[in-house]
Amino acid sequence: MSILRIHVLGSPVLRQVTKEIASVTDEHRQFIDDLFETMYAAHGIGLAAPQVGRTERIAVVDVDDQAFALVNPVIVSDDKTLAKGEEGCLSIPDVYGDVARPERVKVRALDRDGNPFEIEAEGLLARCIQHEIDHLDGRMFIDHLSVLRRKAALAKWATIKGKYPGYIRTLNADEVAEHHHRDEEL
Ligand code: GNR
Ligand code: NI
Repeated sequence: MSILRIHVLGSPVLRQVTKEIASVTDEHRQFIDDLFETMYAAHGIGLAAPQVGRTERIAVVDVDDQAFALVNPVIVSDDKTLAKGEEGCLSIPDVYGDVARPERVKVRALDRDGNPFEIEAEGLLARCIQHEIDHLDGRMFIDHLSVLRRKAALAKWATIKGKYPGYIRTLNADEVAEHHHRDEEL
């Protein structure tokens, strides 16, 4: 397994629409494992392929002790009730904003073994899944902000992005060591 480099806002791959997977292969399974390892190293609750420079329709989430891969996920129904909640993104470090999204969604996808499944999610899990599916369609959470709030978020990002030359975020040794340390404690 490996910890992958994370692409940050400005990297064109984050704006690409990803390609459906015809069938889940061992290579896809390896990639899914790398996505999990990278997500945990970065202390995220979700991670999508474009965030590590890939264009397959694959994401992983881990919310409320529910960890799973989503291959070719589609929202089959969503709640008319919107809920507002604060979001962040590993591809826009240190920038946050409130996003209104359907409170509940039903999602159909393939799992790591290529088997179809459906999940009804609400709360943070529903929010996270929608955030990841957005990534698979080239969308980022800042796209959902009002013009004014998006301007403020981009102004903040302008002061931060210099830390990521070439729009690449390499998780530093301290972050990774901290992650392994925590694993050993568990
Ligand atoms: O770690 C993450 N936290 C988060 C918080 C609220 C809504 C969505 C997320 S997903 C994010 C990780 C990430 O960038 N996934 O694409
Ligand atoms: Ni994100």
